[in-house]
This record gives sequence, C-alpha cells and structure tokens, in this order.
Amino acid sequence: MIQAFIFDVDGTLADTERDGHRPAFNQAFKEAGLDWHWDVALYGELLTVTGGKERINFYVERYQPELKQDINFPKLVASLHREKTRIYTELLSAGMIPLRTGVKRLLLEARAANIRLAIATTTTPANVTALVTHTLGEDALAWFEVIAAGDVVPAKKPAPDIYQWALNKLQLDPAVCLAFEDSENGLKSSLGAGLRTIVTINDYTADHDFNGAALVLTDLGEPDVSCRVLQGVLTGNTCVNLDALNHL
Ligand code: XBP
Ligand code: MG
Repeated sequence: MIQAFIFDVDGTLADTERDGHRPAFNQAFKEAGLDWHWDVALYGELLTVTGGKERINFYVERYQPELKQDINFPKLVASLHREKTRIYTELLSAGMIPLRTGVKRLLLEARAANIRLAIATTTTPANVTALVTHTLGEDALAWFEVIAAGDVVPAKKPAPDIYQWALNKLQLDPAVCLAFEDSENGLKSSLGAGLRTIVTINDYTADHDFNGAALVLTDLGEPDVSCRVLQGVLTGNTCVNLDALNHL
C-alpha cells in the first residue's frame, strides 16, 4: 500500500512558470534597470536549468557573458532573485495562478485515506507557502508533513537529492511512496531517488522524455472531466484517484 505522495510544485501543482515566474523575473529585471526580457519561447529554453538564481546565471553565461566578470555580479543575482520572489508571491496572493485540474481532489482523497503528503521542489520556500495558502487556504500548509524546497540541498533537480532529503525526513522507503512531476528534470530526480512517478505534462514539458515514468497524463482529471493517458495504464478510471494509483 502507498504510504506517501511527494509532489513537485512548479508545473505540477499549478502552471506557475509561463504566467507566474516568467513575468516576475521580467518585472525584477525592469525594476533593476536591465533591458533583459524573457519571452515565452526563451523561457522554455531557460527552464532546462532548475532554480531561479541558477537560471539567471545560465542566461548571463549564454547571452551576456562579459557581465559575469563583474565583481558585483553575485550580488546582482541575489538582489534580482529576492525581488523576483517578492513579485511572484504577490502574484500568487492576488489569486493569479490556480491549482491544476484534479490536484485539490487528489490531495483531499489522500488526506481522507491517511496518506502522508510531502513536497520536493527546487523553488524558494516562500513560493510554496504562497501557492499552497492562496489556493488551498491558510491551514493547508500543515497538510504537508515535509516541505523540501529551494537551497536545502545544493544540487537541484535533476539530481535526486531533494527527493532523498524528503524521504529521509519522512523516514520512508521509496517503494511505499509515489512522486508527482511535470518535467524531465523532475522525473530524473524522482527516479534517481527510486520513486515510482506520475507525470502530468504542460505546454513547456509536452515533448520531454518521460521514459521510466509509471504513468504520463495530460492532467490528473476529475470524475466528470477525463484526463488523457499518454503512457502507461490508468486502470478503469477517468481520473487519477487512489484506486487507480493502488493498481499501478
Ligand atoms: C522549478 C524551478 C524553479 C522555478 C523558480 O522546477 O526550477 O526554479 O522555476 O523558482 P521544479 P525560484 O518544478 O522541477 O521544482 O526562482 O524560487 O528558484
Ligand atoms: Mg516542475
């Protein structure tokens, strides 16, 4: 029997990247007087690197390499990222980003069945707090027994470290847990930690390689809104529910 679900955040709980993180980065650049603009397509390329600070570094290395020589560059990255986090969490508190289809339902089903819940994400902890509390309510943060986020491990996804950190806190073997992811980097990370993984794709990740996933779907679905299965078998159900997951 499954004892715990471990959820990724960005792209999995909610579609946060295109209309959340991306505009927040752009706003922070503008406020700092930089003429950088990450359009939807460019942001897709930059998403190959997880972590916002790491993503800014990657962008500069690729498009403005001379800037990296500046002694104040690390400070610039830190302040851009701080401001980006402020703008992003404000967007969330304005209710700009809803949860993905089926997420709230599955979380409630899991709670009712005493399945333990955890989060494993590369995003900043404040972003998790803002998303969870503004979509599920103030009390919902406590639904997650373990929140593994941001810089608690130095090696971000695709490294398995963040999932291993969460498993260690849960004191559970990966064999009795399931991970939920949306991206190739995320899947590599969860598989690396030995976790069976359910993938729900989004516009940025639809063409990623999901080899090794237990199930790949368009979304988690609802009883009256079927999800589409892209890889694997969803036994006798129109949506991802506990019954289907126990049959995996
Ligand atoms: C999410 C990320 C994060 C966010 C930005 O990846 O890579 O970096 O894009 O958040 P995953 P921060 O869904 O695999 O966890 O700016 O707070 O890093
Ligand atoms: Mg993700």
